[in-house]
Amino acid sequence: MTRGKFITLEGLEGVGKTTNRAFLESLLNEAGVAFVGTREPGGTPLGESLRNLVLHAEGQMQAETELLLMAASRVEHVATVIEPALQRGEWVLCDRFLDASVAYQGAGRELGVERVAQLHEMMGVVLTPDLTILLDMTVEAGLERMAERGAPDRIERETLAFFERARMAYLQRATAAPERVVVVDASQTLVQVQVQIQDALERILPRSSA
Ligand code: Z5A
Repeated sequence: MTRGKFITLEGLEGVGKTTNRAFLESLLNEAGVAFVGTREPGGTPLGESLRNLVLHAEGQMQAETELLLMAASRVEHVATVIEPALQRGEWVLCDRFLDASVAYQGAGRELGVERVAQLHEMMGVVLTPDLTILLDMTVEAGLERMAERGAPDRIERETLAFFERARMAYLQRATAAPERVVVVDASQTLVQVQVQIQDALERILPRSSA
């Protein structure tokens, strides 16, 4: 059985991850690729409860607690959803993964990108995506797109400086791993963004179904 491929979508809020996850799903369906679509934090019953806790808890939360909740959700997700699907030969399309913890907790919360990576290694989360699509846009433009949405969650209420640090960390991850991370300018029209996403996907689709 050929192992499935693992694709992640990353970027700050409002860059179009949800919109383009649906687009990628339609491309995978057209290509006849069996896949699991999922998200983080979440993706399992326990992970969804942790998501609710980490995004909507009242009052203060230590940055370390936030990181541990994100990581706990990921440990469950990898062990019970992502790895089993990849081993069955299915592909996995995930809205955010470890890069998000590096960007938001490592850089945004200033816990240190190395520390975030080490914590995951210690817990046995060593899975690396085959393809990461990083939708990149200025913080202000992303927030503008989200202006119509309802009440912001705990992380969405953060400062511009927090999101700037997260964006820089994402871009540094992309520079360090150009074979894995494809940076797409998310400020383009949706059609332009999707042409680039399709190109990136075609690089890893099996030839017969491309
Ligand atoms: N988080 C973390 O801190 N650490 C971690 O390890 C993980 C996560 C895994 C939840 O993430 C929070 O968890 C997130 C990071 C943190 N907090 N923040 N901030 P989430 O992924 O569930 O939520 P989000 O980042 O806030 O994403 P979102 O709100 O769902 O936005 P999006 O999915 O990127 O965007 P969208 O809904 O697809 O698009 C937004 C709007 O723009 C919508 O009206 C679209 O129609 C429109 N759009 C999209 N593309 C375009 C283009 N190209 N042109 C014009 N308009 C567009």
